[in-house]
Amino acid sequence: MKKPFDLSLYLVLDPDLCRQHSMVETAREAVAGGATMVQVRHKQASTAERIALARSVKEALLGSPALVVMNDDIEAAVAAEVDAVHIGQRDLSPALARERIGPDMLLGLSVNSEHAARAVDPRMVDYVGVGPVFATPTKPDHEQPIGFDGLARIVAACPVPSVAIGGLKRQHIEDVLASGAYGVAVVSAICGTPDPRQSALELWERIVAGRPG
Ligand code: TZP
Ligand code: MG
Repeated sequence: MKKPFDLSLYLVLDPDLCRQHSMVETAREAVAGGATMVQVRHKQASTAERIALARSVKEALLGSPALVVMNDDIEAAVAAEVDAVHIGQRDLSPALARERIGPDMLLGLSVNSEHAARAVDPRMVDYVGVGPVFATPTKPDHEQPIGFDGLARIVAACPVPSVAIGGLKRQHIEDVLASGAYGVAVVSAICGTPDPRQSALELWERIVAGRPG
């Protein structure tokens, strides 16, 4: 069975920004502050290293409801038995990813246009990451920023829940939620801050306060 998921505050770990606190420590602290999902994203690592890292993150989050996501690496996701895998438009197709992960692992897909949003097959894909909302130095090779207007249009065209990403800080949360995205995905707003727990808590409080109803 797939686990229920909550996209409210989605932390993407970055090995270059997590210096003062390790990635595992950042994950633990952020989840203590309210992060609901944690993605292991380590572009330079080998599959074996990603597996080891994902296992350590899983262990650190044991007993919490937060889910662990593996970026890109299907083999690592399956071996580490994480809750979800996240792929981009240039990675393997969602249908092939679904075939390889089986029915029980969640599948996330990055989406940057209305065209790509409309192509999302909800039988394969469980959630989408939409962005970048703003240009961000965290991902120098990012796609064209979409802004809040683009975010709203893309979210409306997606048949599955979405989480916004790219340059997002505390002060953007109201606009992100007003666009229809369910949650906020961040790297630098948590990784590399002096107190990742406090950073997550401040984001989480604003997400809860900003949610309609
Ligand atoms: N995908 C699109 S933008 C981005 C990723 C992984 C990086 C977002 O980082 P930050 O520091 O939250 O702007
Ligand atoms: Mg990718």
